[in-house]
Amino acid sequence: MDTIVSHTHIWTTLQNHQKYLASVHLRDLFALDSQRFENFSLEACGLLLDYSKNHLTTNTLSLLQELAIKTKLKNWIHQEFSGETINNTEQRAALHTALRNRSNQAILVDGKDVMPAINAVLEKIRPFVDSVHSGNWQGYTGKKIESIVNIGIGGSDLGPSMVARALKAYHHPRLKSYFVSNVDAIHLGEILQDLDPETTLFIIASKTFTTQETLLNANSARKWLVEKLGDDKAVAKHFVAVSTATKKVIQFGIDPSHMFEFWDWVGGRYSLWSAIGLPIAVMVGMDNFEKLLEGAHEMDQHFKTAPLLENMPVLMGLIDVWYNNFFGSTTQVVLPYDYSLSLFPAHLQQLVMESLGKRVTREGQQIDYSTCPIIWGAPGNNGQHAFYQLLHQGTRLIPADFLIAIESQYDFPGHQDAVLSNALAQSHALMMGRNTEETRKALTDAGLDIQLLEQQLPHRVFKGNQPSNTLVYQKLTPEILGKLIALYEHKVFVQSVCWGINPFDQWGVELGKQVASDLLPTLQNTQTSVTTKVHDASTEGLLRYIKNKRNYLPS
Ligand code: G6Q
Repeated sequence: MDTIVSHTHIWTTLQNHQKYLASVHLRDLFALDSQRFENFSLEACGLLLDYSKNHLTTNTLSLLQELAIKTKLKNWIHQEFSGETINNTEQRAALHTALRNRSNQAILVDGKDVMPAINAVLEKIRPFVDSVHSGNWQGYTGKKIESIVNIGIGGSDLGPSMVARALKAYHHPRLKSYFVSNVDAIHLGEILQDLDPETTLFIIASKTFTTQETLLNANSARKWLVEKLGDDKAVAKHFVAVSTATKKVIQFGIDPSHMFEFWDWVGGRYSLWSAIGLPIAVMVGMDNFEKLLEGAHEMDQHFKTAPLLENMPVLMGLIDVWYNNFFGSTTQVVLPYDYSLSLFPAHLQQLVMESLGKRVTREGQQIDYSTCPIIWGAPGNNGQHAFYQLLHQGTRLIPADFLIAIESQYDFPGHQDAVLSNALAQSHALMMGRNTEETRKALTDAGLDIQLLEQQLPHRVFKGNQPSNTLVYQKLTPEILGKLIALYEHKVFVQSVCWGINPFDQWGVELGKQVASDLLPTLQNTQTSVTTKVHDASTEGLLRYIKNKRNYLPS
């Protein structure tokens, strides 16, 4: 059994190093090194990472590199890319990188090259997308498709909806996309009321094709369509599926020729590169979908080959570990100054927290250090007028990632200057702060009455010292987006290796699916006995209350 990382010498060395660095303000690190930006920034794959506004020195980086070496990061990267069974609890490879392997070099899983099957699915998607675009794919009444509705949840929703949102500027002009995930009828109902059944195509996206929310939504959508068009046969022209479970798709009534396959070695939150990306491909066209894959592939190559301290995902992952385990930070905020990335924080919440929310090592040993940070965030300017107060004057250390597009996808005079200046001003202010002396001067210069000044002074001081990374790219194209998503996927992998955990399983999600299906019969039971299964007193009480209010029981 491997040694727990917190019991290693390098861990203790990092703890001691933190004690020294904790007393140094970030502004002093800048004062000491006029070349700090040059020394702590990296350009790769068309992205610039400025990590100079972090609590680190070259010594910190050497120590973090030692941690990466100690935990055999390079070896794990090699295993990931070569299709080894690194998802040990589910006995699977984790090969989302094969889905975007544009080099087409063979990748073996259990001795079999997976590339021909991946290429075959891409070759099936392209003519389907083209036929929707050209209008050759027609609805049951002979009309062209105008609305694409993806029905899926979790990994079968968050990635595709985030990308479709981000690439809105690339959407086919005739098509509109909708994503239904929540089982609350409000979600489906509100969307259906805006749709014309004759021109709507549903994509049912579910790896397992057993997920309660997705199947309920899919069944209700089918019922709606058949009622509106008056014929069961209409389903064939308005429903396609994306899944690993062919038999279940057929049972649902979808022709296998209208099913797009993927495989169990694609994790849900890593699946947008597979056929789960079908709504993306339909909305932006196959050429743009392939550009997204190419961007990710370029980042994969960088991650595989760049030396540890010139490797963007490695640096970002190690810096996260540094804050999480040595500075005791518990959250991390993602701030895209690019409105097209408004759903990026939500995608990252799943990617990071489902992957890293673990408390035992790969071998099942209890760990005694914290793992996953809580991820949150919102587009930059909106956040400034809401939660940035906490970042500027709260008591917590909250590392931030600023994501900045130099050019917007739209060009209204003055807008992009406002975006860029706000982004740069915020990361600067968070780092520098404004001490008592500077605040007193600023308030005096503003002509504040001396009494009021003294009263307000402590409230108007900013401690600064809040760390951040800044990622800059020219413009959010499909390639750049592919690179960004892959960057974060690999960063998560780096953290998982440092912490010795499996980032590819999600037993907590499985528990949710299980307990909901256990409880459903009790809720649906209309007999006077409240439960069919004994729950805790709180759950029993809530069930009784809800059932009473639904008039199942005499009140
Ligand atoms: C992702 C998780 C989870 C999953 C959903 C939907 O990594 O496994 O979010 O994607 O539960 O599952 P199905 O695609 O099987 O419906």
